[in-house]
Amino acid sequence: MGRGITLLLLPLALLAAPARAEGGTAAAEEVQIEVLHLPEACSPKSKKGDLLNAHYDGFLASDGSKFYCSRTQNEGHPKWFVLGVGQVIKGLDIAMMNMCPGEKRKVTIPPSLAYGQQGYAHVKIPPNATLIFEIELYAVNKGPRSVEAFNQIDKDGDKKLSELEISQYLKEEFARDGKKRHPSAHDEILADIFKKNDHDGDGFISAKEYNVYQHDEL
Ligand SMILES: *[C@@H]1O[C@H](CO)[C@@H](O)[C@H](O)[C@H]1NC(C)=O
Ligand SMILES: [Ca+2]
Ligand SMILES: [Ca+2]
Repeated sequence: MGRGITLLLLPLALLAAPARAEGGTAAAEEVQIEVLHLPEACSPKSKKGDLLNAHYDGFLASDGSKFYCSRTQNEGHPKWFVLGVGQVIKGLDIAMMNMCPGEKRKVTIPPSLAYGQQGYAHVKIPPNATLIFEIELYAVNKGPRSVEAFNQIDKDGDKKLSELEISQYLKEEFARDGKKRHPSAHDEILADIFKKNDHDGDGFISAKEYNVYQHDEL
C-alpha cells in the first residue's frame, strides 16, 4: 500500500473504539510493556504522529484466547496506522511509543485503556477485559500530516494550501500509484478534502487546519 493519498485522506480506523476510562485504581490502570526483542540499532523510535507498520496478535488475559490477528487480515499485510491519535485503542497508542523497527513487545492493557466496561462484542471482547498484545513493528515513518508533507504540498511556501496546490498534489499522487480511477474522482476528493479540513471556510487549508494531530511544529 502506498503512503500517499489514502493516508492523507482516510486514516484507517482499525480497532478504533472509544476507550472509556472510568475511574478505577491507579496501579492496575497502566500499560505493562515487556520487550521481547530489541534490535541492536534501535532507531528511529516511534513518537506521536508517526506512521507505523506492524503486525499484532491480541489475546484475552483471562484465558489466553486469541481474539485478533493482523496476519489473517488484509492478505497478511501488516497494519498501517498513525500513532498516538486514537486510530487504535488508547492502550496500544501508549504501548507502541518509543518503539523501533524490528522491535517486538508483549504488552498488557487494562480494560480502562481498551474496551472498558462495555467490551467489544464485534471481536468477542467481554466487559472489563484486560488485553494482551504481541506486537512486531516493521516501520516507523513520517506521519501523513508531517511538516514535510505540508511543505511538499505548499509549493509557493505561504504556509497555507490552496485548491490549486492540493489539486496538483492529487494529480501527482494519482500518477504515482497508477490506479484506475473514475474521471470525477479528482474533483470529488478535492471537494471532500476542503469540506473536511477547511474549517474556517476561507478556501485554504492552513497549517493549523492541516496539522490535526498537533505532533510537530508547523
Ligand atoms: C466491570 O467493572 C465495573 C467496575 O469495576 C463493575 O462495576 C461492573 O459490574 C463490571 N462489569 C461486569 C460485566 O463484570
Ligand atoms: Ca500555499
Ligand atoms: Ca481555512
